[in-house]
Amino acid sequence: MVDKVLMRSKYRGTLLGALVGDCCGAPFEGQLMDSGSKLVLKKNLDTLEGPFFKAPYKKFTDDTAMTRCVANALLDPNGFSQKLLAKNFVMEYYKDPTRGYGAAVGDVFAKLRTTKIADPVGPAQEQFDGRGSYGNGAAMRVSPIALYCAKREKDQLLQLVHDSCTVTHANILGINGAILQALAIKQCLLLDPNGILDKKMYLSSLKRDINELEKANDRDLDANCNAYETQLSAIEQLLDGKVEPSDENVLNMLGHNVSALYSVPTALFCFLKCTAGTLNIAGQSSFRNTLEYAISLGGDTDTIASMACAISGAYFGSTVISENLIRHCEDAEGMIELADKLLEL
Ligand code: F2R
Ligand code: MG
Ligand code: MG
Repeated sequence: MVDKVLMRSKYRGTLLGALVGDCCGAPFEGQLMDSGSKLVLKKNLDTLEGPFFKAPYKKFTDDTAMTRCVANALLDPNGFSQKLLAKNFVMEYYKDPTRGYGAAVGDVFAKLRTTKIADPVGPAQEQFDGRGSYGNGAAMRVSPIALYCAKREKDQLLQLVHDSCTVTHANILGINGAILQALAIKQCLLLDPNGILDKKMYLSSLKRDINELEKANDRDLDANCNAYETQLSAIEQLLDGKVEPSDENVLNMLGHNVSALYSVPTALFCFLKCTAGTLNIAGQSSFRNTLEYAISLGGDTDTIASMACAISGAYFGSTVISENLIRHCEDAEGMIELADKLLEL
């Protein structure tokens, strides 16, 4: 049982986790991390978590900008709609297009703006010669939907995630990645962080859901008919020691690039690897280790850290996130406000 005080903390932890991962991971995005870079990262995080100093201010990127758009669409008094979400994305993008958006998603926003959002999903369907984007841009922004659906039926979550994805990402791999991320968060919201995290049970529940999903849409997936299930099996192998969880093996098996298939399972693995399967008396170090480990893998660091820390924050709650670190991230207060409003819905 999770009481209201803990739930508030978990809602805040989810959105603050997403923000902190994005802000801290962004400077390393696209890098291959050697031992020198890992040391820089560790010192960087130690400094940010240490005694507070005014600068530097860590700017958030597209991951957080779009997460806020999703949250605001859910909170709208007229209710969520794809048209409203599209409008939020377009307004946010043109307010500040320099937040490191995906290379192709700007085309969707341009078409949405030119057509005055006549069809909120049309431009996304035209991406990549009609195949749609399989980037992780829909998964990286999905956390508010997991919060909104914490106590709602799974079918409602699936529908809402689908509708939120297809405004920019029409490819099934982009959509299923977002569903996996939302289910991973939802499950954590309902778990007691003072108990024992049963990783096997947690993973098999996700696997069951993903298997059902992939079976239902296997005609669209062609050769990738069990793509996410395969990645979840790889996580199991890395966690139970059947395969040594060296960085090399993790990157070879799970990946770290901007596609949803090769980043969402990686984020989930980061959370599970850094969180004990025994009594978690040291949630603070688990959260920090998740953040540092996710970034240390290199590649799409802001997004993988943001997704991993959103899951960790959903499990532990916001109390495990260093207050000084939070104060260094752009508009953390805004994220707390959104989390509290989503809890009240
Ligand atoms: N864009 C980035 N990082 C690049 C460097 C940013 C730099 N730090 C800066 O500040 O300038 N990060 C952000 O993009 C990722 C999310 O991307 P999203 O929203 O999914 O965009 P898009 O363009 O739809 O997809 C990303 C790329 O994936 C490839 N791709 C997708 N679908 C494809 C398909 N069907 N066929 C072939 N390729 C496909 C393309 O290369 C897309 O451009 C996050 O990392 C976020 O942080
Ligand atoms: Mg980004
Ligand atoms: Mg990224």
